[in-house]
Amino acid sequence: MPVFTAVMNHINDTIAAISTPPGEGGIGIVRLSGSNAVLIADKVFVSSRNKRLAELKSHSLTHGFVRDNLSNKRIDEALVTVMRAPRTYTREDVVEINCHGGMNAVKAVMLLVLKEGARIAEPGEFTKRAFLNGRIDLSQAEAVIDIIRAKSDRAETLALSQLEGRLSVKISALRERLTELCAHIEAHIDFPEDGPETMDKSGMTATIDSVKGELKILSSSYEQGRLFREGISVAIVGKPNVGKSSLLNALLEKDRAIVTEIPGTTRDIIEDSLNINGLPVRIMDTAGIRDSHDLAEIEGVRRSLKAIDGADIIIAVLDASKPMDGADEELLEKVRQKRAIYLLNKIDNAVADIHASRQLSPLVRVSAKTGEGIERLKEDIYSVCLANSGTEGVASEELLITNLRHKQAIDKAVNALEETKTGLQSDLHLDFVAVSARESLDCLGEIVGAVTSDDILNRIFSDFCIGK
Ligand SMILES: Nc1nc2c(ncn2[C@@H]2O[C@H](COP(=O)(O)OP(=O)(O)O)[C@@H](O)[C@H]2O)c(=O)[nH]1
Ligand SMILES: [Mg+2]
Repeated sequence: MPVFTAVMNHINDTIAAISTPPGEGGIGIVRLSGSNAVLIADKVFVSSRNKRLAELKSHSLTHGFVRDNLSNKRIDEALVTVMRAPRTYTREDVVEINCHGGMNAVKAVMLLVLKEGARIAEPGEFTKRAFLNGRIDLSQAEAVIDIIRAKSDRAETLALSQLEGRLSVKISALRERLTELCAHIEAHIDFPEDGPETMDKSGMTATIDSVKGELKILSSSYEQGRLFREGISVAIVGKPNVGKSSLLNALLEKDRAIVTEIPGTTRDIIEDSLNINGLPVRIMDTAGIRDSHDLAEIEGVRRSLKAIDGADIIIAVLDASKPMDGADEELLEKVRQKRAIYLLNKIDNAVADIHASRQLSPLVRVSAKTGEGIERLKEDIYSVCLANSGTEGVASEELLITNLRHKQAIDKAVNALEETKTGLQSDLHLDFVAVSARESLDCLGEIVGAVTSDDILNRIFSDFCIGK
């Protein structure tokens, strides 16, 4: 198991970054963190009350001007926040210089603080420091990036609850029970004669089973957690002219795709996103699938077929105003292996219910033109998606595992516990049993970062944006 060694990696220097996104905006923020943050800010900033930042109260805001000492030129008007350790994001001294938005001013301010001795922060380095300085654990640090990237309210709520430490608390409780288990196993090694206060084998087995049960529930919540965090993709497919583009527009409630009565209008994949009960859904309108001699359309059809392969859910559209034909049959054949929702469009103009005999399920009747059935379709997308995650009703709403790294660590812990149990039951030497029990403990430690390596840390934080 790799040991935690990153703590002292040049954490003594002061870092700086532009923390607002590039482009025009009302304000742009340059953030500094480290023991020289206030000192450096004082060199580039003159407050209107003629006070040095070093003299100011912590967590206060000061008006003034950023000035280049060399040229004695004012760079921008700014508001500066001084936040002294330890009550800060990183637990170090933090200064935020709020200048006018737009890249010019922010870049000029950034260059000045670099000239005065700050170093450009790596992606995620502020949050990494918050972790290394013990303000948050690793799973909480990961929640920060999840909040920034959240694609729906639900995803945001999940990430926020992780940031607030719900997962950490749960994992700590389980780790405590495993620590106790390890202590008992090791006590048996040291004092084979059972003392009255040491757990016997059946007690150990019971602890293993109970912890394992809770871990398995957490692990199985991942399928659902992942859906809310990452969302799903849905491809609308079907013959030309059945109303795929109209359906996309109806779902999005806007005129996103061109609709005409001419078959073969849509050539490329048109993509947009919507939100169904907090589930982020990426929806794709595709070119109608048919044989064509038009090069662009042939390419469009190729992309449609590829979309069928790549999408989580297919909406296979049929036209209720016409009898089904061979091309419809071919489509049904193509989506047979996929998770599909069958959709009968143009029910406002339906001929006798010619499709009823096919027993397609689930089948939604819709008019993209009048909007009838669209809400029902959204509900179906949601329930097909969740049903397949196989965890309905298992995990409590708030505590879903959303991160693959966490799930893998939990699964490894479960395996190690299974080994521990087998070892106990087969009277394996307790030395060996203790090793697998320790391993399960370490696996859970990886989630919160109690046990970790530079590799894992670098991988996690390099995924962050600059300035966070
Ligand atoms: N009556 C009726 N016409 C529709 C409906 N949906 C689409 N259409 C018409 O069908 C034609 C083809 O629609 P379009 O969305 O471009 O189909 P696509 O080729 O599958 O993308 C257009 O003339 C639409 O106005 C519907 O629900 N009812
Ligand atoms: Mg179309």
